[in-house]
Formats: sequence, C-alpha cells, structure tokens
Amino acid sequence: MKTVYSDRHRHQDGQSELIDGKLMKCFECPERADLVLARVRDRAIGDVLDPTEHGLDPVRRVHTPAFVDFLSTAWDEWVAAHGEYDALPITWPTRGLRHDRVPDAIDGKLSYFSLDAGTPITAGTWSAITAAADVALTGVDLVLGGEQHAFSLCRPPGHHASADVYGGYCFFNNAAIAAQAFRDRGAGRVAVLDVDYHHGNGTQAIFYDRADVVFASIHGHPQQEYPFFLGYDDETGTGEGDGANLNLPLHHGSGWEVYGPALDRACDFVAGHRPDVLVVSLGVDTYKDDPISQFRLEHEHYLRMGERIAALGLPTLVVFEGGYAVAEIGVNAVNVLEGMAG
Ligand code: OKP
Ligand code: ZN
Repeated sequence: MKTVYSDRHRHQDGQSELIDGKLMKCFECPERADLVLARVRDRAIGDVLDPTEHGLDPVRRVHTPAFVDFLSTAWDEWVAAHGEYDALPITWPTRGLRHDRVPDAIDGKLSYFSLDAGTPITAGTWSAITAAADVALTGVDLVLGGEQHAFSLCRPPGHHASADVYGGYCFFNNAAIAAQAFRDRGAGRVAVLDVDYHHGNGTQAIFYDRADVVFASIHGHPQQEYPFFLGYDDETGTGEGDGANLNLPLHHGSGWEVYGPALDRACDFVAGHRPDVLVVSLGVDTYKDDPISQFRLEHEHYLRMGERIAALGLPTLVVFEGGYAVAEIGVNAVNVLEGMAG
C-alpha cells in the first residue's frame, strides 16, 4: 500500500492545550506522524509519496469561504493583537447568544469559528493544514488511479472540523475533503467509516442530510466522552440522508469483545449502502494505553480491524486521524494497514 506524507505536518507544533483544568503540552504533536512514517518505512509496506498541490477549491467544497479565509489570516491577526503566542479561544456563542454576526476582533473570530480551547492556531498551522488536505487529495488520486488501498498520513487530524468550525485538534476535515473529491470525480456513493476513539462530529455534520456520502462511526459514548454533543445512536441522518448515518457509541473500558461486533455492524451498514469507495478515518486512540482515551484495544486488534475493513472489498483510502500513545502509534496504525494487505 502506498503512503502519502508531507513534512509540513511539523509546522503544526502547538505549545499547549487546555485539558483537565490544566494548560498541558499538546497531545497532538509532530512526533505522532514521524513515528507512523518510521513504522511504514520499517515494515516496507509500500512507497512513500509527496502530495501534489490541489489548491483550495476541493477544500471549499466542504468548508465555507468565510471559514477558509478566517484560517488563512488568523495567525497574523492574532500576532498583531497579542504577539507570538499560540491562539486559543476562551469564550463561545452558546445558548442565548447570537450566531448571526461574526466579530471583527480576532478573539471574537476564534470564538465564533471554534468548539474548544484545545486546538491552538500557530505560525505554521496554515502550512500544515493545507499540506494535510493535499495529502488526503493525493490519496484520492491514487485510488482513482487504480490502487485498491492507499494511506494518507494526514496531520493534524480532521474529523472534528465541520463546514465552519475547528476544534479537537482539527482544522480542515481531511477525510470529508477526500470523500467529497471522490464524489466530484465520479464516485456515485462514498462511505466514511470512522474508527477514531472520538466521534467524528464534523464529518457527520457535513454529510448529515446527504445519501451520497454515508457515515458510520464507533466511538466513546457522548454521555462520557468528548465531543459530548454529538454521536448518539439516534442520529440517523435527515432529509435525503435519512438512514445514511450510523453511530455506535461504546462505553469507557470497551475492549475488542465489544469493539469487534460493533465493527462488524458498522461494516455491514457500509456494505448495505453499496458504496463505490470507502474512506476510513483511522484513529488509533482506541488503544489501551492512550493517555486521553478509555477503550482497551491491543496491538493485534488493529490487524483484525484491517482485515475486517479489507473484507468489504472496496477501493479504500485510509486517512489518519488521532492516537496519542505516541510510542505505540506506529505499530497500531501500520497494523491496520498490514491487516488490510492480508
Ligand atoms: C482528536 B481526535 C479529554 C479532552 C479531549 C480533545 C480531544 C480531541 C481528539 N478529556 N480533548 O479525535 O483524536
Ligand atoms: Zn480521537
């Protein structure tokens, strides 16, 4: 399986996130992608390619122009206001506040376009996120060019980002951009299978009213886990998309005995919609030692996961999302790819 990778992910190197009442070193760090790449090379699973530039048009197929513009200038505006510190919001337009005015002040814009204080905008954010979108889109090129499987080693991740909201370490929704690109380039129906520990709220929201992009996710139960406000099992899609969304929330402590059957259900759901192509949002924060997550998968389960996904028999683009047990991240991610290769 070929891997697409850009060094520009290193340009997103935040100082700190607000988590558990503390400002802590960012869990979403450059070492993550470096170690996945090292494992890809060690295991010699296939060539590693640079992305090619696809421009912002395919990004704007998923994200609003105002959101893309905001991200493109946010750092410069923040530096002008506050100096060279990571940009983090601390207030949000919650119940009873207006959503119909975008403030001029950068602090207000961060608040308007974000969902948490864990996602710093830095000097290199724009470079990293545009590269990550290109990594995803180059993976689309590979699959459309005839590769049965390809791996887009995206960083930062994307699945919490919706059309006009960033957060959860995510800015551009790489998997959604890829899914939309498959549609725009001839696929009749696309399925997105999200196996990251956290619910892919952004991806779900982007495609919620559509039948042409089906979404299935297995994740920590929103009663217990971030992002808390989406991911329940009664979210089945709306309008044209009615029936095209599946959430399988699992409780803290879930291991393969629960996860394996959920994965079977998710794969059956995907197969039932007869997609032409599959995008997998691959997070390996389901691992038992993940520092911010509460499932209990072990190394071998990632091989099983890959085998189950490949048994769908679909052209598949794997897009990298989360995973914060950094020392184990390469083994777990590449085990999925090796399971897929059989
Ligand atoms: C991004 B991805 C937990 C706080 C969680 C944000 C987690 C974002 C995960 N106490 N903070 O889905 O791996
Ligand atoms: Zn996650």
